[in-house]
Amino acid sequence: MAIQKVLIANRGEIALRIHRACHEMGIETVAVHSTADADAMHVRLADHAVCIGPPPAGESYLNIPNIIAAAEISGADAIHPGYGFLSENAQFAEIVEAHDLIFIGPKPEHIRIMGDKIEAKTTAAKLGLPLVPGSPGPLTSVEEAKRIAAEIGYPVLIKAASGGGGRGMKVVPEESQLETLMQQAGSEAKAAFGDATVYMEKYLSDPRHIEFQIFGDGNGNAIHLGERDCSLQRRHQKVLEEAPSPVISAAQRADMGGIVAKAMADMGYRGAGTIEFLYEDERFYFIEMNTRLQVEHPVTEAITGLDLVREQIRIAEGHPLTLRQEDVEFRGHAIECRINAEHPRTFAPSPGLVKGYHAPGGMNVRVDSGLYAGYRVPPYYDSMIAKLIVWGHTREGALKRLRRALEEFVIDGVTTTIPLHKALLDDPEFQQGEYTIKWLEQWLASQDA
Ligand code: MV4
Repeated sequence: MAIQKVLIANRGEIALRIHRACHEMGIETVAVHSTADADAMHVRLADHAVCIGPPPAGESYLNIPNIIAAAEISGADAIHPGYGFLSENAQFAEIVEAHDLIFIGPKPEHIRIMGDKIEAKTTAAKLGLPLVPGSPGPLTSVEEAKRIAAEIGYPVLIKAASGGGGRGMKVVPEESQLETLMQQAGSEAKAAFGDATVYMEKYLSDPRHIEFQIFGDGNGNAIHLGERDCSLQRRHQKVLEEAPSPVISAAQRADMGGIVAKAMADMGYRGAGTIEFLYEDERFYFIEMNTRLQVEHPVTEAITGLDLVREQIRIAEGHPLTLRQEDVEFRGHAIECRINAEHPRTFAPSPGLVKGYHAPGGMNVRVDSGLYAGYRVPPYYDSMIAKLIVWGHTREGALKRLRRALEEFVIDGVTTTIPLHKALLDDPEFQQGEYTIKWLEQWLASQDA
């Protein structure tokens, strides 16, 4: 069914990103916004706008009745959830469909499976994805945990079944500490997610975080769009992402990509998804799947030439995939910097008035942002205010272009992480692509010294 009007259940740069794809497809847009976002660019550009509540996200961007009401009042026929907020809420997807609206996203059952990290792993194993050695399901007793840990070898990692973002994780160096740390992990998980269920994995000491972008049509066809390297992160917040990964060969990409695409085809997966792996000693280990469009999707767009939001919309309309795997070509190298309204050293949020703004441009430079001079960054939401994405024929070329673009970028009035990205670009190890998930925090500590 052809979609005519999309309600964008999100804010900021991603709301704008979705609006742009819609307009290029001749689809009208409906922005929803909190009272704090009345002057936001996504609201200004959309064809229609509906206020859905006060500033706290729980009362606006997470307010399901208000969002459904906004869709009905405005005559939208589909909802795009973006990332964060309601994007991985299976119940929301069901409610959308129960109101005869198209959910531009995966089948609710698949969102639900992947939201439970244990079910996700069990499902991934059945589909033939390689896993980190660990408990086959939830840990039910300390004795069982000790037995499994002895089999796989210390150190082990206790993780929360409902977790994500690293919360409730405990590294256990040896058996004497297992009972205490297992209990701590359980109570932290209970406090954070309302679910004390934990499981165990072999602790990988120094992996990279490499994720594959996939698309499924919901009818047994799926393709992969290569990998992104997202190892550069601080406190589980990604800082810079690149595609392709500096350490993955074309053969490894084709092999692992083929495995993930087949898995998604067999599952009957619909829409965009990301399969996350840890990568150590040339081996991939599945950890989680994200059933949404990701912040860093533009680096994949840059190296494939595809518009991922357009693909999402076409799949939601019931079309088959635009491309066959053999038609997907990877070209050049792309890097994304997340620019946050934060102090570049302390990372303390720095909301407030943007007094001056000039975005970089020129060849193969993309800025996704809702900023403008005179805009006030509200204190209520995520601090990411812009994404800078550059493309080059080679990684070296992309790095040079990134430096040039960062030099041009002016955001006055709020402190941003632009200086952090400039300093990172000067580091020889980063320039060589030699980094793992631990690297950035160690580098930041060395900068402070
Ligand atoms: C791990 C790991 C080491 N070994 N699992 C962190 C969040 C969650 N998505 C998975 N995480 C990790 N799982 C095993 N078996 C290390 C991490 C991890 C991490 C993973 C990806 C990106 C950044 C990270 C930072 C710290 C820890």
